[in-house]
Amino acid sequence: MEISALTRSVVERNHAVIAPDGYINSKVPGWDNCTVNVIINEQMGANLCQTLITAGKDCEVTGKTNESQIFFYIIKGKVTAVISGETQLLSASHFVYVPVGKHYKFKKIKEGTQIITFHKRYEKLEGYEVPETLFGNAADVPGPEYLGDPALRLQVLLPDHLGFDMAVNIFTYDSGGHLPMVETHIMEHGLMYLQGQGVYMLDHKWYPIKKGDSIWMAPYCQQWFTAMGKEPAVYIYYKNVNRFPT
Ligand code: UGY
Ligand code: MN
Repeated sequence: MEISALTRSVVERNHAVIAPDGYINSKVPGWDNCTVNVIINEQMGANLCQTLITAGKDCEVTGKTNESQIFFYIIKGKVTAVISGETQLLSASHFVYVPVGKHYKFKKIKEGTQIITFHKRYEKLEGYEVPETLFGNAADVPGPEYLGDPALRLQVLLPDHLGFDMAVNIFTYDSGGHLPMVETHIMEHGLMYLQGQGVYMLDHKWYPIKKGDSIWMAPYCQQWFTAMGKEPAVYIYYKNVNRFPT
């Protein structure tokens, strides 16, 4: 029998592991007939927000980006996205980046569709245009090997352009593949596992991780990961980029 007093989730000062077993649903005005789990947020000390939307029957997700831009990624299912008048049909592995000041509507959402969102307050850079809405499909994005290791592949979903102050990447590790070093960096991460499992080291603590789990890493949270199991481990992650500390 499972013991309900146990979980793999932890919330520390500069990192968190959030497994789905502890989810409590939130209501977001305009996001109707769905469950919303706010997984990472300023309330835990983060500078980003990461949510998971799971559609019920007749789900519609409507809103306007104000000071925060939002990146939507379809984990599974089907949805029609209308972003400031432009309409596209999205299914698993499709995404849309919605810059600040845009109306968005996701409609005709198939029940059970799951969408992950990353939100970041946009910091404009003098001399650079605010990015445009961007639709894409991760399946079409090349995944070159990472730092010369064929066991690791990195797909960069947003353009490498100084107008953007956030990146969203998909990192794939073959079983046994691991980060080539312990990363120690100023950038922050929010991530969710789309597939597989492995062991993450966060500030010298070791966590077993699997599909569905999310991680928050504050700036300078030391990080290392190795994949294990029968299939590659895959996570989608957010990173703040291209702005210097003041
Ligand atoms: O982009 C990154 O910093 C990435 N290599 N970090 C990570 O996967 N934890
Ligand atoms: Mn990193």
